[in-house]
Amino acid sequence: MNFHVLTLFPEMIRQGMNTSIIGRAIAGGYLSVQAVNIRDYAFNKHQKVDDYPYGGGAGMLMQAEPVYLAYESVEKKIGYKPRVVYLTPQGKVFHQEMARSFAKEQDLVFLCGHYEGIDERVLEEIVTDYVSIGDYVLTGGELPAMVVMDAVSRMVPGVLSNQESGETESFAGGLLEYPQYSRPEEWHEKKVPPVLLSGHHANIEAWRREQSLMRTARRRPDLLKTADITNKEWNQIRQWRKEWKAETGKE
Ligand code: 6GU
Repeated sequence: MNFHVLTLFPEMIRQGMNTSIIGRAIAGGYLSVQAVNIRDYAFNKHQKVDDYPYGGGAGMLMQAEPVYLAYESVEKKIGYKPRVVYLTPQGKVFHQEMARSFAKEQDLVFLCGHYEGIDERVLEEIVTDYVSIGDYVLTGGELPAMVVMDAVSRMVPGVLSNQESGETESFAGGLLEYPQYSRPEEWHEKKVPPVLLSGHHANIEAWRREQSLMRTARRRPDLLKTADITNKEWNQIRQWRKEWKAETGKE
């Protein structure tokens, strides 16, 4: 997977993508990250990339031409028209299925906006996907681009070790992860759940499944609708809900 990031802050991207699992995947040749400085494509006296919006209003807009030329430099290099993701709070909210879909591409271009946005005309010409990372406003598209690149990277074959990939499977059923414990067996007078020390694998799997269901029902009930849940499990969830209602306000 080759990521190309069109940005006014290339150092932010380079710094953010050189550590941990992503850094290792780049070193191993599974990923590449090219930050393209849009300012390098501002072919005017002062390398200006922004201007006032027609019709008035607050702030400045990124101009169409430097963005377009930066994009063209990528298209020329790779030799085809790639998917171009524009990070904007007006986009579709990012989720795991989008990460899976993006991971199938050979190249992905991310366009990071700043100021009050980008001239609409260049967006119409180059953008294929409008993506938001949630309903709040950030100062620019760099952090969202890195969030999306991180999630996409871990779907690219070879990026995660076999051990790390295991964690993906736990979210595969659409449920939250079960709680986990490591040494010591007792900490601050809290014991590790005895079933986990029993060595009885079927019981451990059953306990973990129950914890995932319970946790999802408590913390993210919206996820239950699309998760893989049996009729028997739905009955269990209804039972818990009755009990939780009777308890009133306690975890
Ligand atoms: Cl993709 N960009 C900006 N600027 N703010 C955001 C966002 C993106 N997603 C949520 N807030």
